[in-house]
Amino acid sequence: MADETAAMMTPARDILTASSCGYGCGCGCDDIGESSNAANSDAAPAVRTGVVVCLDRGYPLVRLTTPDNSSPALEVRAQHAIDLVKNAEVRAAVGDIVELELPPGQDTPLITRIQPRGPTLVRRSLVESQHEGAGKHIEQVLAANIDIVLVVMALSSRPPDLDYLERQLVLAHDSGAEAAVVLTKADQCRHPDRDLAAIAGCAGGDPVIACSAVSGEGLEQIRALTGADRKAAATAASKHQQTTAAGAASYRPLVAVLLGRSGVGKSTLVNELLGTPLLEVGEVRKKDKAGRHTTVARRMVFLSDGSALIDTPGLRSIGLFDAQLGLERAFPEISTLAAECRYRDCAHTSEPGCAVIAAVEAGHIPLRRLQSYRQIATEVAG
Ligand SMILES: Nc1nc2c(ncn2[C@@H]2O[C@H](COP(=O)(O)OP(=O)(O)OP(=O)(O)O)[C@@H](O)[C@H]2O)c(=O)[nH]1
Ligand SMILES: [Mg+2]
Ligand SMILES: [Zn+2]
Repeated sequence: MADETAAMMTPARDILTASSCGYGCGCGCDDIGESSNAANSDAAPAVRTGVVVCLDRGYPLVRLTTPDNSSPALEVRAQHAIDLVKNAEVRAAVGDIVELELPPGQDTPLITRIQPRGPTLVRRSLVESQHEGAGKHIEQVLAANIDIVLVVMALSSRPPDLDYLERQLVLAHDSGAEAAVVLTKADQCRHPDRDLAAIAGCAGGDPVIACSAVSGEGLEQIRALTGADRKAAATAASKHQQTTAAGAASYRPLVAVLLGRSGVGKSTLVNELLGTPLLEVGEVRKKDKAGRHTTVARRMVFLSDGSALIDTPGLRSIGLFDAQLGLERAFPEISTLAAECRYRDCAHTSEPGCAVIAAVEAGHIPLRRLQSYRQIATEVAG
């Protein structure tokens, strides 16, 4: 945090016109040095590359790229260039890799380009009837260039909300990134074996990790899932090579985004993984156990191992319009069997020769799982 504060106090012009970032990071610093020198002789303004690390009520906060997120972190507030946004609903999201320029005579850098995105977590919602554009689906990018979505749910004395978990997993998988289920507050769970078994049955093979900020249980497993070591392994296997922005892949750390209802303990978990209480955490109402929407900004923080976590505000609702990829990936046992149904467009309701219904009747797939799939499939189709 200390280096972030120092960075914020450094005038934007000093940061952006530094002749080189000094990290040998491959972010284009050498070119920047040249264009910076050129800028001094009234040529084109300097261009810097960075990652959007915070979206709050102010201008996007951009962290200039370094090879391994080593200190000092150089961060600046930057506004969108008019040319970038005038004809499209384009806005930088947390995790976006952007290019910045500082036009002569200005203090606030401009975001002049957003690099093509890799896996992106997008929330689609329907505009309610009383507003302008009623019935239209609007997209909100929650996080860009992510490697894994951690779907965070709190364990408690009550049975877990499996339908909601599946909805979150569809949204998570629709990003194109990997997904894992993180179950917080294990210390408050009365029936851990029963709850974990039920949740594993809805996770479609994704990792399921129970953890507790109180006992420390599960934190090592989450570190292993989100750590820099894993990035090295994933890069070697080229898992996301086709979906990851080519320019981004060379210096981007492994990025995990936390998704989940308010009060489940997302910010607490980030603090635990950071080892310092950087983010504000909130109370949970006794009456309905709901959170109070403590986190209002989307924010990316960096761990000492080079990986990054994006904390998000608690989701109020999940729109799944058009999330076909997410549906297929979150229900892999059903999507795989669907290939064996007699009709290619089988909805697995009452069609003859339906392999999915046959699997349910044979006890291989729980009926609840199929019902949930059908419900979401209807929504996905709009
Ligand atoms: N008992 C217990 N409480 C926890 C655990 N993790 C978080 N909490 C508590 O849960 C409450 C909510 O935590 P937050 O981290 O603010 O939750 P959040 O998901 O970030 O909530 P929003 O920012 O509103 O989306 C806080 O009072 C935490 O202390 C845990 O593992 N065990
Ligand atoms: Mg929070
Ligand atoms: Zn079928």
